[in-house]
Formats: sequence, structure tokens, C-alpha cells
Amino acid sequence: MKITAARVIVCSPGRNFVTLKIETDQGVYGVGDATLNGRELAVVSYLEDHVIPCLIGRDPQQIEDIWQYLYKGAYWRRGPVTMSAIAAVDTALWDIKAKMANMPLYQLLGGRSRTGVMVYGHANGRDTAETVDEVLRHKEEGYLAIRAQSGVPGLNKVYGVSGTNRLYEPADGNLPSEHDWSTEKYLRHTPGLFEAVREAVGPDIHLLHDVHHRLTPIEAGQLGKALEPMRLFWMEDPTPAENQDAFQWIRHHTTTPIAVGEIFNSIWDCKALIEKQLIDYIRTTVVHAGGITHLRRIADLASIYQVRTGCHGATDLSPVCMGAALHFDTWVPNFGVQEFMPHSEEMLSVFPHDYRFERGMMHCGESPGHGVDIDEKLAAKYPYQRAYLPVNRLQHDGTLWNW
Ligand code: GCO
Ligand code: MG
Repeated sequence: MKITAARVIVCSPGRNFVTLKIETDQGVYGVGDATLNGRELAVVSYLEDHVIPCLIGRDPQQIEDIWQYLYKGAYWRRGPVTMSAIAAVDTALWDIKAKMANMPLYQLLGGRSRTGVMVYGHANGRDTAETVDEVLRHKEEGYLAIRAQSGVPGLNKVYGVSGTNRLYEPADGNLPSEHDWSTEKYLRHTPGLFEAVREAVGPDIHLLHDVHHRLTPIEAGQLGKALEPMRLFWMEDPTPAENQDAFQWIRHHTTTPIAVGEIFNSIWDCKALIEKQLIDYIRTTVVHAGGITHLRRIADLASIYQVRTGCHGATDLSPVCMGAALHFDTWVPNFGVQEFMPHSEEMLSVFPHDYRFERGMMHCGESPGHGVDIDEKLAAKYPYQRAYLPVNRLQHDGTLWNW
């Protein structure tokens, strides 16, 4: 069997997506997500200029060998651009293999470990009252796990909260927009927010919160401790994670569970966090962490330290990534939760898919492969539009902070 062609499709049905389609001499093709929010075209070039020429003529069944070839063969290892490109190839190849086997991908990975995939939805409000309403609305829709984010009094814009409409899309500017930040205001506001949310939603719903890398380790320890009575499922990205050892300071001060890893792209980014049991959930996902092949390796390492998976699932991960992630989640023994930020109807129309949401759970389909395709004709109607994620500056003096 041979790879005969590979094509990168860039489209923007409301936001940018980069998709790789690999074709074979047997008429079977596979699809992979290569979207790297705000840096999309770097991955397009990596694929078109450097990866695709090496793929033509190879046997698509040799997924592991092709993964090693692209990883080791580049000499320059890791990094989000490289790993997203490798992920797209890997996802497309797993899609092809599962189609050839006439099996849904999860069967090829080892079969079903659970009846469905618990997902968490996003409850975002401009203030506490609006956030509480949104949490209750999600509970009503059947969600078992809900992430709560709220505006902070005195700050103009906060991560996770949209200005007017309810759909939140972070990549909002033709150039990066600027948000302001005050750790003091945020730390004053957040424990009260979760008191109100827990009080309103009752004891049974899992509550989550994303700090989005904004605190120092000791501040994160303070917040985690203050949130303990509200029993969060997790506190996400409390501090930037380049220095993995920094997390021991958070661990020393709080038992609030910690989730990290949406911006990680390899096992090396989380090795110390996992081995030292400094986190409880690992958030790496298919598209940014080298595809199914590498994600599986991370999950296996995590499993022996009782760290569970909690794959990133924001809208900048395309439906192709979501489809593949749901098959992975259906199989992976140490599953925790899957993030679910619904794509718009327009986005979904470009990516025919067989996964579905039902009362707080997602279900991958039973069709062969990962179950997601791209409608290339429709995609062509939505050309690329440059978009950036925002930056964050300290409110009192404009120092550039972590967004
Ligand atoms: C999340 C994430 C996202 C990211 C976005 C960046 O937990 O869902 O933090 O909202 O900010 O994916 O591209
Ligand atoms: Mg996050």
C-alpha cells in the first residue's frame, strides 16, 4: 500500500482550521487536524514544504515508523509546529488503518473501556450572577462537569468571558488585542464566585476552573487552598509550566486537584509533573502532542502514577481532532474527562462527523476510522483569515503578563 498524495486544506468557517488529507493507492484516505491557533500558516508550510514530499510513496500502514521518521528525521525535535504537523499525519494514518480494518478507531486501540465520554462544558459570565445562571443552564442540559469562569470587577476583559454574545472565541483580532490583569482583584473575586456556584448547583456536579497560567506558584497555592471547601474537580494551568518543579510549591499548600498540559507538545513537557505526582490530570491532546501515537505514550506514563487524562477540547481544535480524541477517550484506561466547547453549526457543516452529545456525555460513532471528514468544496468557501490570541498586561503599569 502506498501514499499517493497529501493535501493541506485551510479554511475559516468562523475560525481557522488546518486539515491534512492523505490519499492512498487503495482509494482509502485519512484526515488529520493540524490547527495551531494564531500560528496556523507555520504548520501549513511545515507540512507542505517539508513533510509531504517525504510521505509520497511510503506505506501508510507503517504508522510508528513514519512517526519516528518525522520526529527523529527532522533532527530538530519537538515544538508546537513540528508536533502539530506530525500529529496531523499520525491522525490521518490511524484513520486510514481503521478504515482498512473496517473498524471504528477505538476498536483498533484496544476496544471500549466505558459507555461514553464525560465532557465538561463552559459556563462563562460577566459577573458572578451571570456565571451561576450559566452553570445552572449547563446542569439543566445534563452536564455532569462544568467549568466556571467569570469577569472580575475592575478588569476590562478576562480569559473565557465574551463581551456580548455568549459564544467565546479567544482568537479575536487581526492583530493581538490587549487585556488587562490584576492578580489581586482576581484572587479577591474567585473564591466568592465558587461559593456562589457550589451553593446554587448542589454537591453532585463536578466544578472546574481555568486559571490560564496567570498566578505564581505560591499564589496558586493560596487560591487552591481557598477553593478546597468548594471541592473542585480541578484547577487548571495555575502557573506557567515551563518549570515543572514549580508545581511542588502548589502541591505543598493545597489538595485541590491540578490539571495541566493543553500547551504541551511532548512527553518531555510533562515527564517530571507526572513522575513526581505534581498534577492529577494531563491535558495534552491529539493535535498538539504528536497524534494518537504520542498521546497514547503520555497516557501510559500517566497511568502508572494515577494521573488521568483531560484532553483539551476548545473550538480551536477542529472537529477532526475532537473525533479522534473521542475514540482515544473511549479506549484510554486512565480517562478523566474531555473538554467540550461546541463548534458552531457553520464549522460543523464543513466537517461531516458521526460523534454526538447526549446528556453530558459524548459518544464517538461506529463508522470505520475516526468518523470525521472534510467537505472540501464547502471549505473552499471560507478562506483563511488572520486571527491572533490576545496578550495580557498588568493593569497598574502595563507589564506584559501571561495571557
Ligand atoms: C481551554 C483553553 C483554551 C485556550 C485556547 C487557545 O482550557 O479551553 O485554555 O480556551 O485558551 O485553546 O488557543
Ligand atoms: Mg485551558
